[in-house]
Amino acid sequence: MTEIFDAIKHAAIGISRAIVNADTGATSHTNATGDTQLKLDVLSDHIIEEAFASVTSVQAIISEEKEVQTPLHVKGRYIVGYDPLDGSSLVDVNLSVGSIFGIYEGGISGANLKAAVYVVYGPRVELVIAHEDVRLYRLTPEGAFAFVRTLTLNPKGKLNAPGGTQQHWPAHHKAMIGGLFAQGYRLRYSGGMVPDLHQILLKGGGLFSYPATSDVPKGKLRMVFEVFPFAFVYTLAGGEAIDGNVPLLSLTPSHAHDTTPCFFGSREEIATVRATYANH
Ligand code: FDP
Repeated sequence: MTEIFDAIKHAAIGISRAIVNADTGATSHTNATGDTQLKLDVLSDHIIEEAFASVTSVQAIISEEKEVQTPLHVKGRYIVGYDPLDGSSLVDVNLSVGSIFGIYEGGISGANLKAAVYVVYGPRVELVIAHEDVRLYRLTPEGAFAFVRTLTLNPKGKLNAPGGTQQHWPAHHKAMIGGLFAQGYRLRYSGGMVPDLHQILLKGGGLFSYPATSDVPKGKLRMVFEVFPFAFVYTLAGGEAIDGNVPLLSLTPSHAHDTTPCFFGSREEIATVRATYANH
């Protein structure tokens, strides 16, 4: 597993340089989910592919930017599912973006996830590794990731990050989000899953939600590349991650690019979600 983490660190440094220096314009292509690809999405994908090419424990990689798996080493134990540049619509407004990695053993399902890593490219580059516990690292001027601290979620937080277009939220979801604000929760939503979940995790707790809506009935966020890795991080940090009813890590996609409604948070906020969604 260490060689996989090292490859991710190496790729993260390359991507952080590309974000600062490379062309941020659009390509004429769309990815498997139908999003327009940026030159930076494609470049980040190449950087990660190159970083994993020599890692013999990796059997295959599958990117959010590609339709199918890329086989690497037949005897490798792990499949790495990744989103090379999440929140890429925020690149041109200079808000934080991220990369997300899930390390699977024996097929891509929530239960087969063995570790998860994400990188936040913000004013600083930070990397979080979830494997046995959840650890925060920060990129130093010397180009190394220095350990900062172990991350845990409090049983209850103060932040609320409600995703999706409000016009399309179901009534029970709208009432739940309104109820949290009525209790004093503060809105923190940039539109980038990585920095939004990172903020809640570092500040001790709260709720990030991306529900089923009338325009995206199965949610927007992808299980393999986005949802499972963060479900792993939040669960290991002492929080919970559910689809409204069941743990996200109990789900198995029928296609690598499947999406799901998702809720990540401290235990108390997730209890509120469960109570709200029990009859829906
Ligand atoms: P983006 O489309 O910019 O790549 O991955 C999808 C994502 O960003 C997440 O990072 C983010 O949380 C979500 O979409 C935001 O969607 P909404 O604008 O619909 O809230």
